Formats: sequence, structure tokens, C-alpha cells
Amino acid sequence: MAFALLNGQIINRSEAKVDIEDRGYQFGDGVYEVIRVYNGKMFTVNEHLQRFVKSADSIGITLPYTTKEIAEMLEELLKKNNLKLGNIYMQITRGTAPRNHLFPPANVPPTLVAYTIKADRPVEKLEKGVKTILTEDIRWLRCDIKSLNLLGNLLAKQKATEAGCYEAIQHRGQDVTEGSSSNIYIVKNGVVITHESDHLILKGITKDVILGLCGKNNIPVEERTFSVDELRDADEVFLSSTTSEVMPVIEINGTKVASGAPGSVTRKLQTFFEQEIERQCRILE
Ligand code: PSZ
Repeated sequence: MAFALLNGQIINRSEAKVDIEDRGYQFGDGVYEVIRVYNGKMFTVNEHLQRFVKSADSIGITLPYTTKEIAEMLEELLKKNNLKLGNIYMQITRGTAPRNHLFPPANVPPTLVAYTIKADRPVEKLEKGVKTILTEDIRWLRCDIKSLNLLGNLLAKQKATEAGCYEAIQHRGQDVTEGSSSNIYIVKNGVVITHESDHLILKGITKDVILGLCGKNNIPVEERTFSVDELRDADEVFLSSTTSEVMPVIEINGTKVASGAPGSVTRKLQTFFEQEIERQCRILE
């Protein structure tokens, strides 16, 4: 039996339903998080919960629980579902109210949902690397909010998949921003370069872990905008996300990145990242 968390209660997954006038359903009026679970333990849970609060706050949704309370509820959910390796999906919406663009009265409670998904690590892709396409970034200007409104991201991902690729690298004119569901990095002359965490990208939790690992291991980092030309001319390219970890990119629009094999800095960061998983969650399954 699988369980889900709905408004503070752990109930049967099949009974976890929300109203057709939930504002998440009608407007995408909410925010979400995906938290990775290794060995039954949540990886970087505090960072995810802090970003959840920040995203909610930036659209005027107040969480009805403290992050400590949410962490405890998620722990219980993990135990009940006996999840060892997978993801927690969690979202909060502005609640249920008669359809109106205006926010409902403040006494309308938000809807908080969480459930678990079993998911292996993408080991083969991590080993071989993945292919990508380039696509114009058509999203709004608050990509720092982890909003339920993902249409721009979905269209980009679908385009990548239809081209036989894993990810779409988005760019605003010459400026590379991020993947449809990942942050993007280039390596040039040993320097890791990735877009600054401003309103044009999501400040990835994995990105923060990776930049921390670069710092500890004396790998120079430049957080700045880089161009499509720099991307094409890079020594190495990789992407990161909660589920993709440190993922080598070996092809862009049918052209190989450098020699077409994952690069040495990318490989080092993969090793450091696995050590970080082991440090936080003890065993890597
Ligand atoms: O399972 C999946 O496919 C996941 S889990 C998280 C993501 C994909 N992507 C998160 C994400 C994103 O959606 C965008 C637009 N930019 C960057 C990221 C990376 O964020 P973190 O590292 O926090 O997952």
C-alpha cells in the first residue's frame, strides 16, 4: 500500500484527491519541490525546504507548517512507503476557491501534497553522457521561483525528446540560461562556468552542492552568463539536477562536445558528488 501526505495527514495514495477548483489545477498557482532519497534518507532536505518556503513566499503563499514540521511529516511518509531509493514530490497551491484570477480571501487554506516515487540512479547515462539540443528560452522572467507553471519547460523538454535527446539547453538570444529541468555548466581551460543564480534560472540545490565541491577541491568557478558560442567551444559541458546529479553532455544539436566523451573535470565532480551522497546518506545503492 502506498501513502501520500495531504494537508498534514498521511492517507492512502488512492484516496489523496483535490478539488477541481484547486488553484494549482486551474492556474498552476503554486510551487513545488523534488527531493532525492538515497538509502531511505533525504539528500539536502533543509536546502529544498528552504527553497520551498522562499518560492511560496515569493508568490504570497504562507506555509501552514514550519520546515521542521514538514521534514518530520516527510520522514514519516518515507517510512510508511518504505522508500529507499527515489524521490519525494511535494507541492503547495493557493487552495480551493471559486475560479477567479484574484487571490482568494486569506482564510482559504493552501493545499499541501507530497508523495514518493521509486527511481534508480541514471547510472548508464552518468557513465556515457547525454545528447542535447539548443532552444530559445521562451519562459517568464521569474525562473527563480519553482512554480507549477512549467509550460515553457515542458515544450522545451518535448522538443528535446522528439529529437532523440535527453535535455534542451535554453538560451535568451546569445545567453545560455539553463536546461528545461537542469542547470548547465561549461568547462573551459579548467574553469567551471555557470549562469549566475538570478531571476533567469532556478538556483539549483545540486548546483549549490557542486559549486561547494569545486570550492573545497580547488576547481575554479565563474558564475556568469556565457554565450552559445562559448558553449559550442567548451572543453566539457555538463548539467545538474536532483535526479540527474552531475550529468555529462556529449552532444549539442548533433555536434560533439570536444572529443565527444565525458571530460575529466566532469568525472572528478561526479566522484566528489557520490562522496557527498555517501557522507549525507551513508550508503550509495
Ligand atoms: O526528476 C526530474 O526530472 C527532476 S528533479 C529536479 C529537476 C528535474 N529539475 C530541477 C531544475 C529545474 O526544473 C530547472 C528549470 N532548473 C534547474 C533545476 C535543478 O535544480 P535542483 O538541482 O534543485 O534539482
